[in-house]
Amino acid sequence: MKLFYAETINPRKACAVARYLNVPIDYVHVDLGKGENRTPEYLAVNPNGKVPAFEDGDLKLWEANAIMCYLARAAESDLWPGDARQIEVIRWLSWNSEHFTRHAGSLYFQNIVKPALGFGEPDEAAVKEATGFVRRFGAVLNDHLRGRKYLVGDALTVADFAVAASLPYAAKAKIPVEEFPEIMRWHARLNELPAWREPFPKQQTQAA
Ligand SMILES: N[C@@H](CCC(=O)N[C@@H](CS)C(=O)NCC(=O)O)C(=O)O
Repeated sequence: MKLFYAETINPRKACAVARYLNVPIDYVHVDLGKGENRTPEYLAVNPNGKVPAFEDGDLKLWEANAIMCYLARAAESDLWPGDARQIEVIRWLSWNSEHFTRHAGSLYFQNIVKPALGFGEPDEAAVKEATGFVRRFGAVLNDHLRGRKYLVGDALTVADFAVAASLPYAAKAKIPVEEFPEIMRWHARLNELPAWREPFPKQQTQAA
């Protein structure tokens, strides 16, 4: 199995699950700054030119959520539960892509990616809009987490890894999550996991 990644928000989810499950995997680092995600070889793995991407034999898979679910299913882990909880996990994965991390991800782009890649100053209107949406959907997440250990049932699932994806970057990306005590408490619990705190591999190969 091969996992193509960069040390950024979306690959972080797949790397965290791979580390959590202790999956024997060949990590291939893709240097986005050098355009290694746009080479013909890489586009043959992920035609979107994005990381993460994954290979298992003839299977080529992209989208971090799908890769997390694949790894969990292959390991027969309850991170991707086989029962009715699956519906709840899909609910949170969908909600997160459409609402919470969609807007937290905008702040990640405006406040972290743009300065890092020299794309200019953050767009104030985009920051204001995304901050408003994070507050609105963050309130939904905060309410749901009250009295709960994890998002779905009593156990960790891929939904926790997906919905928390932006939180390690919150301070630098100016994502206003410190306003939400339940989100902070839940994320502190995730931070107890070495796989969440330090998801990226020390050993890797370079993309061609
Ligand atoms: N929906 C995709 C998003 C992947 C994505 O946007 N990855 C970013 C890094 S976090 C990327 O590859 N950016 C490079 C580019 O767009 O050129 C997923 O969840 O896997």
